[in-house]
Amino acid sequence: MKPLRLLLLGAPGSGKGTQTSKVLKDFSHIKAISSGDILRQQINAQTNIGKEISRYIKNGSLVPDEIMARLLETELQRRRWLNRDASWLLDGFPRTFTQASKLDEVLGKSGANLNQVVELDVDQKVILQRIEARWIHLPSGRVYNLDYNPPKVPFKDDITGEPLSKRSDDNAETFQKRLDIYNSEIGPLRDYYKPKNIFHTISGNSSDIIYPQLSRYLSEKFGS
Ligand code: G5P
Ligand code: MG
Repeated sequence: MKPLRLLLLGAPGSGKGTQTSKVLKDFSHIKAISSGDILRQQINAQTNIGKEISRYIKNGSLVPDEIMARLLETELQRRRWLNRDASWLLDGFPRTFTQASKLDEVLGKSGANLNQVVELDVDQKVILQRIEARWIHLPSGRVYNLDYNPPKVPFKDDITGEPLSKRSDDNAETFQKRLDIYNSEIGPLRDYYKPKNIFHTISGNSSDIIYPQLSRYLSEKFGS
């Protein structure tokens, strides 16, 4: 398979995390970073940065670009992903024009810029309900939904048996704010990536409709 450096874009609740876990299962050499998971783990561990960012997440605002760019650069270095042979997927970063150009600067130094951006296009009317029924396993980022993919034992993680938790930003009011921010940031991001000819949109109101399209697309372009 050709090296894949993929950004998954999509509204809150569109299924970025869900698609990511399906990709990781089927394409075993691909690794992933979720920016939201990294931030929540910092908050949970009560690091200095965790203390600084928790209020942004709780009220649905974006964490400032400089903090995000620094965190992600550190994570990419730590994982040794800044090279042309690594295959990976980013869920949730970049999500502003400034973050996108900053990431290109960092990746460009090793000649390993993003080579695919996929936007998940899901009707925003269907996603609030998903968010209200979401439970997560914080240490791993595994995501459940009481209707769509419930845990085998209620409110327990399938793998570790540890308790699941609710995200502090998964309520109707904060969700609307996150959605509004997404809708204002996505235009400049599309404008940034489309001229690079790496931008592709997949539409569908269920993750089970989106995933076969995503999997086929990645296999055709990058090999399975
Ligand atoms: P996050 O954590 O990146 P969002 O808002 O981008 O958060 P979110 O909410 O994590 O995205 P998702 O990953 O797109 O959504 O969706 P998901 O978790 O897979 O699916 C949502 C729910 O629906 C789950 O319960 C799932 O099981 C269920 N589901 C999936 N598919 C279906 C389906 O087909 N049908 C049904 N019924 N259910 C389904 O970012 C959080 C915060 O961190 C900060 C910001 O404050 C942000 O608000 N942050 C950043 N700030 C600045 N810059 C960045 N780059 C940042 N990244 C994060
Ligand atoms: Mg997510």
